[in-house]
Amino acid sequence: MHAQPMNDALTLHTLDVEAIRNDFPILKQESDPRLIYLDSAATSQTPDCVVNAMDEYYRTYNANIHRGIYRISEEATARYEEARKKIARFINARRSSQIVFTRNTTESINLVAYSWGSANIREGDEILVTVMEHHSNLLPWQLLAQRTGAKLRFIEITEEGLLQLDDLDRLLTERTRIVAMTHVSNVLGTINPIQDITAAAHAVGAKVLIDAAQSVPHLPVDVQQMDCDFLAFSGHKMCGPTGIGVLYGKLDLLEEMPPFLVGGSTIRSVQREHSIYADPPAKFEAGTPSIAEAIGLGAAVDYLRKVGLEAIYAHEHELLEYAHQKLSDIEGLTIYGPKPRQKTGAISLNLDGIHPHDLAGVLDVSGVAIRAGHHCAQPLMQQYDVIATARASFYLYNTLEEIDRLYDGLLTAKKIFTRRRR
Ligand code: 7TS
Repeated sequence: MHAQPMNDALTLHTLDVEAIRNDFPILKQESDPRLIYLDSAATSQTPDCVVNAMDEYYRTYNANIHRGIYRISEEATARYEEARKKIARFINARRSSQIVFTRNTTESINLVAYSWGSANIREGDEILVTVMEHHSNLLPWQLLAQRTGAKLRFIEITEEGLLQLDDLDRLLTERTRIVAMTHVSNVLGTINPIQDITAAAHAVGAKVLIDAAQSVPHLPVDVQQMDCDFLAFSGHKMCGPTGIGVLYGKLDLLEEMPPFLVGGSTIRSVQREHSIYADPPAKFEAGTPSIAEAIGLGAAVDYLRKVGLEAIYAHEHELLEYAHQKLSDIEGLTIYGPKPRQKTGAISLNLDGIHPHDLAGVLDVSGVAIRAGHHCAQPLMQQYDVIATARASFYLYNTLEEIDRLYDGLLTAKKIFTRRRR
């Protein structure tokens, strides 16, 4: 166990970060300079227990699922379905049949926009999103709107990077069919007040899809408490493997929805001209799924539960407080987004006169891995009138000392580029 109770009533746990780092082979690798990984919002590192769970599948019971009547196929099926149950418990879904395995958040959202969207959206209907969406939670709705003649509407943000909720009453009308929004911004780290927005959306009869790619890995998420209709997230941002994602949905909605991708595994019976589809989740899991990856994600969920999501959230909060304080004394540095208490995970910044790609390049020389670019959130970049930002993002294995290295790297970049301009 890595979490230790503390006396402070607000901080429930603290993490034994050294013990955690020991669980991640990539962080133990000898290299010069040492890797300072500050890009977990793009993808997280993978602990031994996840690698081992996948290794064990390939070495000892590699078989297809839901079809073999021999021992290793039955074992693979049992472990795959056990992973589904673990994930259901992790987000407090009522039943494991509400958990559909997909490839990633992007596929989960496309599934809903295509399947639920095609059955429920008509010309004149409205789809409400926010300007801080990742492209994965914008483009599927753009296509749906173009296909059906529906209209996209946007919740704007304040200068500070919070949603402008004063507009909500005006934006949510009887024409609104769905609100599709991110729980946590991948650029600003803003945590949005999902429960309030969900209640307001339901009051006008709209459904709610939550893009939880940046929240499920970092803070406790309870789908029953949120009362969202759909929730999408990716395994690879929560210590799991790539190639596995999740769509949670309310059961009545999943039951009513037409299939998205079809083929093997999705059916009850097939005639020449038509077919009867299986119940969810099988209806939405066409073809051989990512078996090892689902089992790996199950192991990741065990790992995160053992460490504790409250403890992870509190640890990241401490890192963010420290980073905000330390970096803000660098002259010419702009930090985008709200204060640490309203966000998690990420800090987006620009340093006057230096392109974010150059910043990331200089940091890389000292082993510090950050992301620079538009972060697949171009409408948000347009809002801040920038084409890109540099983003450092944190997770359970990061330390205060790594933030010092980020700080040193930013100062080095400043020196290099100031000298060049003279
Ligand atoms: N939604 C949000 C909020 C995200 O941050 C991302 C990925 C996605 C959806 C898409 O996830 P995928 O697993 O389907 O690719 N975000 C990032 C990022 O910020 N940097 O690289 C990927």
